[in-house]
Amino acid sequence: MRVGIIHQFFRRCTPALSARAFSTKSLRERLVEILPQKQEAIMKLNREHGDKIVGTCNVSQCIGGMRSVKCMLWETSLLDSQEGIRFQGYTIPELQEVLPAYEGGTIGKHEPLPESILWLLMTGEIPTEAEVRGLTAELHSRAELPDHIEPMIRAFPEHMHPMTQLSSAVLALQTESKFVAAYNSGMNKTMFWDPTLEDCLDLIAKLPRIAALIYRQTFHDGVICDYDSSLDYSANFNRMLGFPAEGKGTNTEGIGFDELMRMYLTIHCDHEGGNASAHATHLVGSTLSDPYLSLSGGLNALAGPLHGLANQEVLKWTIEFQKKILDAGKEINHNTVHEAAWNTLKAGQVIPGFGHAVLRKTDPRYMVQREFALKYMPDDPLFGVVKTMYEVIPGVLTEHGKTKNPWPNVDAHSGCLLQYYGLVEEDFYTCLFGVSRAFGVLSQLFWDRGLGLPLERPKSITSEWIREHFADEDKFSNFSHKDGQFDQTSVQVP
Ligand code: FAM
Repeated sequence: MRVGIIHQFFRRCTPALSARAFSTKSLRERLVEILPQKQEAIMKLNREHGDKIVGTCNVSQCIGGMRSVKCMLWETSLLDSQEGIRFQGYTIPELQEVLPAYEGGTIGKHEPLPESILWLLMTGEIPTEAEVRGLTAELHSRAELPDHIEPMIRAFPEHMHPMTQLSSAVLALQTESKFVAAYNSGMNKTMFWDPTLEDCLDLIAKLPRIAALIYRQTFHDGVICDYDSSLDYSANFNRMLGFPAEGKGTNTEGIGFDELMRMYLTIHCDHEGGNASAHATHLVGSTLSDPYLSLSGGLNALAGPLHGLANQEVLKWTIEFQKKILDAGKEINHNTVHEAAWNTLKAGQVIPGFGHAVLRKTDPRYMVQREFALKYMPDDPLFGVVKTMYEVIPGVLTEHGKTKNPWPNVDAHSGCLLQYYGLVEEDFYTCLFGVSRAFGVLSQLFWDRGLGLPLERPKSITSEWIREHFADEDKFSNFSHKDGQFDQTSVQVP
């Protein structure tokens, strides 16, 4: 099995190392080449396997949030309960080896650029350095905001949550949709992918400035520094947020917040299609709503505490219990964290950052953040608390006995890293998640249009339908086939 995966890994890297090694194509040029092959491959798949069963759904799954029901196509990534996420077939450690990374600074190996993973998500291929440079430049060229966005963000009430602001701003950007213009002009549906791609790239390009405006306006003086297109996507984003290149936490080798932002934006981008933000984007998009309307829907899902907002909740929870423990004259250790975790559970609340609907082990996105912390900030006191939580909470949740996965997810670690580099306003954290998540859900939205995927319309049922539907089955399950007699005494009354 492992040999197969290694073989697949090198086979998939090979084009980047040989035939395509010197490619300078734009993303659109490459997608135009890939599109017909992929369309044909999906049609073939449907012809050959269309009638095969991939999943079933029982009554418990129907009542219980459709957990594990296999029923949607999502090409950009796949989640395995044990191994974690693979982006277009690659694990996170593999991507750290093969994706073009930021090459400035004084040490050789850096985190992959999020622009690299965008290329990978869209094409399934490892981009060349030149392709990534081209994509960075292309995103910069699309970043300007229409005139109405900035005044609108500045007019939002201060207490409006940053995620509400982000989702509203994305909605307001819909005035720019090239898909809408093309649709209204009567475009043939086989070409819908083209203006969709335009909208997706425009949106990804504009998100950092929108998020930075929200951050500066909500938490600081509202001043945002000039856009710097000589920088990569993440470094420019950090500058607009107000964090200088050599800001707080930067080490002697020049590694600082820019490096974290590259890693952060890369690992949060996609987590297959069933999670709420991905599914919501896909669902809204399936009605031929444009990418702006679709992403806004996805961001609204991300803003829930059981999903993306958990990164904010983890930080709040950690700081609160830390304060309580220290105020009581105690120290943070296994015993006091154990007690804090139990207090939360006894209060009927979830421990944020732990558990997952699919994963059944520690989230690899957690592990990569932990490795980052061990490398660059091993002595940070908050990291010390996060480490203790990692050592204690899975045991508490196991003892509690409800949670199917007691291990930490992506959100259990990100806040502590952001605090270290000075981004301390946790209410903003989910916006960073949102900027990154746009890469994945919009890449898939492009393919939704490229493959002509239809309106999503599963069938719902009522509880009465379930009762009636299975009433006969229950009745007949009590029918004795042996003697052909119906045993009236054993009829189950629901
Ligand atoms: N603390 C306390 N109880 C938990 C728990 C946690 N961290 N995780 C799960 N449970 C409970 C859950 O509420 C449910 O209880 P009830 O039977 O009383 O309803 C029970 O354990 C079984 O749940 P499950 O099957 O293990 O998990 P689900 O698939 O229903 O839910 C999560 C998955 C992620 C919503 C859940 O683990 C949770 O609420 N975690 C805390 C919030 C969080 O960290 N969310 C972020 C997830 C992240 F990956 C993301 O989307 N960004």
